[in-house]
Amino acid sequence: MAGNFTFSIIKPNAVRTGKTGPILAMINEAGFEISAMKMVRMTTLQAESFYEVHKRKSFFEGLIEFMTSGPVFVMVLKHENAVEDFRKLIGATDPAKAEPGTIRKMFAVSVQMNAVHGSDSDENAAREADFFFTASERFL
Ligand code: IDP
Ligand code: MG
Repeated sequence: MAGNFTFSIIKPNAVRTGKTGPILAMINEAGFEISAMKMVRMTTLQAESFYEVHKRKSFFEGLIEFMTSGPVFVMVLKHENAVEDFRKLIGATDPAKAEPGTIRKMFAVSVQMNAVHGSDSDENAAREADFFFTASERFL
């Protein structure tokens, strides 16, 4: 059965350029409810641990540098079939391949600086939400 929450990050490039509000508006309009949210600046160790599955990829070092380059908004979002529906809303990793009207199509500036993160499975949504939030920081 599909889970009812996913985990998202508004990435440094989007926060830095004032896109947090417009991105949250799109998330809201798509019917996702915010269960938890905070602004954090990830340490290198945190980012390396969060993206551990990618540690052997050529883009890993650049990704860690980017994700620690400024504050981000981390959040838990509630919605039916949340993981899959949120991946549809954000679009493909590479904004050049993202569908029109998706968050990445509108706000990504490159494959790396692609504005938002969305969990790719229920298992990872749970792991990622637990990475940033305690039970008492989560609502709904
Ligand atoms: P996803 O965010 O769509 O799930 P992943 O393959 O899990 O994509 O990659 C994690 C993040 O790493 C991407 O969102 C992007 O910021 C960065 N990334 C992925 N592939 C590349 C690449 O080929 N070059 C540079 N950065 C990349
Ligand atoms: Mg991923």
